Amino acid sequence: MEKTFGIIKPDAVAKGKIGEIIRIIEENGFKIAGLRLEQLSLEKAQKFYEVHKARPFYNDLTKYMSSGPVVVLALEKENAVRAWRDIMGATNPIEAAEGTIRKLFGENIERNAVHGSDAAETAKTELAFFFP
Ligand code: IDP
Ligand code: MG
Repeated sequence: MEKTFGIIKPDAVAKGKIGEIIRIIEENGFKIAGLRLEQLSLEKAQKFYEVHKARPFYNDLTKYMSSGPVVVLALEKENAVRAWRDIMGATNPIEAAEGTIRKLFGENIERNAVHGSDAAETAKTELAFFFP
């Protein structure tokens, strides 16, 4: 079994979509190994997205991620990293496949409802960061 890390982002939490997103996760065969509602400080959001520090959207992204509560998730399944990215959909909701979480609930390329680790190594780091 592989583990991956996910976040239900502030836009989806604010719209009352926690339940629907968790339902999709469970229906897709993931075991929820960790789950917590958390208000990120700007500093914690900046640290989490440090890899994107040089990107033009870094300031907006970290402000947005600390603008309201998020749900942090540890998800377990065979090939969990790939499987979670698949049901999340593409970064930009406009480009995301029908039925994916970002297509269903994302507002735009920034406010795109969910985060997911992009590789096994990243998942380890991100899980350790939120579930020490
Ligand atoms: P990912 O979340 O699909 O892995 P990344 O490229 O790692 O996408 O970007 C991290 C997050 O930064 C995205 O989920 C989104 O919230 C935001 N983001 C990515 N690209 C843009 C952009 O071009 N404009 C604004 N926000 C962006
Ligand atoms: Mg990414």
